[in-house]
Amino acid sequence: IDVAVVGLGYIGLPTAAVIARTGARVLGVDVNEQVVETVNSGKVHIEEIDLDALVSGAVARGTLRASTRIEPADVFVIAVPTPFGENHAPNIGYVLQAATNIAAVLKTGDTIILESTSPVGTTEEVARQIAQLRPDLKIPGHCPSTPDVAIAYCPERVLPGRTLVELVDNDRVIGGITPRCARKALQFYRRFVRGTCVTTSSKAAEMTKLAENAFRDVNIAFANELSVISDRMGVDVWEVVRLANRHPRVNILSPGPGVGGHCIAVDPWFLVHSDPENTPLIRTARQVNDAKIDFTVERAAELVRKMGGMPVACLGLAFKANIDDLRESPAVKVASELAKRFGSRIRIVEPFVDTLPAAFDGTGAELIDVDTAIDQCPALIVLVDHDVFKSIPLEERGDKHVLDMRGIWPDQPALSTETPTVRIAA
Ligand code: SAJ
Repeated sequence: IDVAVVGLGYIGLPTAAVIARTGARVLGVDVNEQVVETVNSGKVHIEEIDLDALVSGAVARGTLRASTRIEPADVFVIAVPTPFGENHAPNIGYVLQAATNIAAVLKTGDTIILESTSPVGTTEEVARQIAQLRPDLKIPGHCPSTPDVAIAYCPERVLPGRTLVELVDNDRVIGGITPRCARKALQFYRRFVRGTCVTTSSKAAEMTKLAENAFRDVNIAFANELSVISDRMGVDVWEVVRLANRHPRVNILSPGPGVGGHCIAVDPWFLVHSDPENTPLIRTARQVNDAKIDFTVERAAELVRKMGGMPVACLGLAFKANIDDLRESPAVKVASELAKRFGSRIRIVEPFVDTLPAAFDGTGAELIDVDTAIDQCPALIVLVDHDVFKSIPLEERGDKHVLDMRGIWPDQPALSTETPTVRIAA
């Protein structure tokens, strides 16, 4: 095979399929047998626009196959999770395990590329580990002469929901252990990336990835902090953001019920953990965004209490609009906390899932569809800005009590002061 992609998750599987589309023979490797079977039957285990057709086509043509075991390849792409553990310490165990497996089949001329978001220095650690496991090979950074293999870091940057487009169109930052490693990895990305590929050191590339996600987190934290003070001042934060953004150099992001997903809510901690003393801004941003979840719970609980025994619908569970991904979702945290407090009075609408996640077990909360919510619930709490919610016309919600944490209904009228605050600015 030409390319082995280790880890068939949200990044690995689309990457494997896109490379297979170029005609390269690709092996996808995953520890999960069920994932391997699913891919080998031409199906996908994750929801991503156009991915199913791409995978089934590649499997049918024989350019993509999956296995639980690594095989020799010319290029190895590592796309495994890097979660954090206690005290937000990053866990690069899966990366090092992948490196160990690759080391067993590595040969002269091969390229190893790490794509997983990783603490600065991880790619060098991969090289160190491979140098130990394969003293017969000259490993970059561990030999005085020209190395036998190339090792590089190239972070993924795709936005879920746009993965296949962004995999090809986005610019890529390719960091080599040495400049030669970066050039070797560059040749690989040029095969399927239309965006500009720039080369640098592996450490600068690792830092770049963390900087990108911390940048977004800090900026969302600013919007969330604004929303809390606007709420206390009785100002509509959505209007303020709209107006402020008319300034040519201001671009405030959108407040929400908190920040979710497996990237923005996680990666900034990698930076904080690496230098706690010098990262007060990044840490505070994380705390502000996490605190927004609690703020939302309290605002929502206020509304539920004011509604007496009437049912209240939470709109959305996904961590952001128009996807089915519930990982680290603030909406799940808010809705499940409400369900724990108020039981069967809480109804959940999430068109992207068929069943409620475990967080709702034993709460009595029920999953219902949008129409049922409109028919049966006099109060709505908007947690996710799915298009299906945005398009609910004013006639169907004008008389409802609404807590709109995403600012999707600017035309929602305020009800009388006897009733819960409406369009609480979030
Ligand atoms: N959010 C807000 N307000 C905003 C924007 C986002 O509250 O104005 C919330 C979302 O609702 C969501 C969270 O932030 O809960 C994260 O969503 P997102 O769309 O900002 O980002 P992700 O996690 O889907 O993808 C990010 C992207 N990084 C950047 O935009 C810098 C993506 O390009 C990365 O590839 C991805 O992280 C990753 O895998 O690291």
